[in-house]
Amino acid sequence: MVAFARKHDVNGYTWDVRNRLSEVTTRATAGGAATSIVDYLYDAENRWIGENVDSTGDGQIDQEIRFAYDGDQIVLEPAMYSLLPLRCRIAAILVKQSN
Ligand SMILES: [Ca+2]
Repeated sequence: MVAFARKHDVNGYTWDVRNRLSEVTTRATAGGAATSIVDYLYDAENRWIGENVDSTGDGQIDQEIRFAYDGDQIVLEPAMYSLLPLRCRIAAILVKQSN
């Protein structure tokens, strides 16, 4: 996520009790108002199943991204719901699968 942020953005990361990345909050400056908030969703089998994206940081979700699996492999991400460029999504998936 940091690699795709603007140069001076400040990202805050939150992990849940199972040590999974649960939220990334981006701010223009340290301590400033959130400019975007992404919540990461997982299923009972610990698979990353989607994201809720507040792309404006106003507390209202602007986009819901969900993934479909075949076994442990993500096979479908409806492009119409996606905010990030494809290469960003693939990179995020690869990072998640390497953990
Ligand atoms: Ca919003």
